[in-house]
Amino acid sequence: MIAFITGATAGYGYATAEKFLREGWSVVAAGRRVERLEPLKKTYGDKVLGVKLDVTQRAAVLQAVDSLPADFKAVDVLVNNAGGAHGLEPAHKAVLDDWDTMVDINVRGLMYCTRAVLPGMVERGRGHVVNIGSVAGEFPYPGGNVYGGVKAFTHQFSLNLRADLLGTNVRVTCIEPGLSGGTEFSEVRFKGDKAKAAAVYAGTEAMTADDIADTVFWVASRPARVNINTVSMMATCQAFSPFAIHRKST
Ligand code: NDP
Ligand code: 8X3
Repeated sequence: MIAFITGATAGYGYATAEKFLREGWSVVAAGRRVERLEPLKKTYGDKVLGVKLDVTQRAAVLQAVDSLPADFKAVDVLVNNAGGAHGLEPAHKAVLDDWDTMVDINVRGLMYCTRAVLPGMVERGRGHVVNIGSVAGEFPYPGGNVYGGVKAFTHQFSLNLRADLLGTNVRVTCIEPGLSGGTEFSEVRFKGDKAKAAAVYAGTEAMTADDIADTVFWVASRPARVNINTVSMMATCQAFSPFAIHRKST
């Protein structure tokens, strides 16, 4: 069995690659910082194929999927994990480049990888696309603006893929996690500010990348007749806020 995992060089993606490898799968591990994959290659040898890939580059994505070697070509599971948040400013102060970057990675990257891998799955009459969304795609929060928007896209795109793929035996799942520590998510969001990133998780027992990797493997290992549409998962220490009401000072 073969899994193609984007954003496999860190966080959820790396943990997911490791989980599938431990379970005996072969893994195409894609990302820009491929040197990060060395420990996986050392442990799992020929079962791992590292692919240097920027998912925002349409031609490069199509070429990467097209030129997979025979042992990795018949992808059973595509995990569209590459993504993240850039900035947490309110909309009227947000940096437009950050908004472009989020759309490029989380929307365009998701589209390109899916479109590149799907025809092979449909032809083989089997496959599974697992998209990593976020609770931010369902619940609004201050500064979530475009990040929440792109993850809402991930949710709806996943459901619409199911509609298109009915009768093909290709499954689609959207996994939507909340607070998760031990990844680079907040460091990327805060542009390398490690203290600010650490403060997000201070005093919490956040989920771990392994928790999400286990969930990806769980949805992928259900019987072929079962399609898990959506998984919404949060740390037990996280919940929802009441409606916010601004009151005039008297
Ligand atoms: P990390 O920052 O730890 O990992 C992100 C991964 O995405 C890296 O491997 C990075 O690899 C890859 N990536 C980023 N940009 C590109 C690109 N242009 N092309 C290819 N790969 C890219 O984040 P997480 O593991 O925490 O997040 C993974 C996914 O989960 C994201 O989609 C995120 O939005 C989502 N998520 C995260 C949550 C969290 O709290 N951690 C909660 C809910 C959802 P490289 O830089 O080497 O290319
Ligand atoms: C990451 C979770 O709550 O920081 O998608 O947006 S959150």
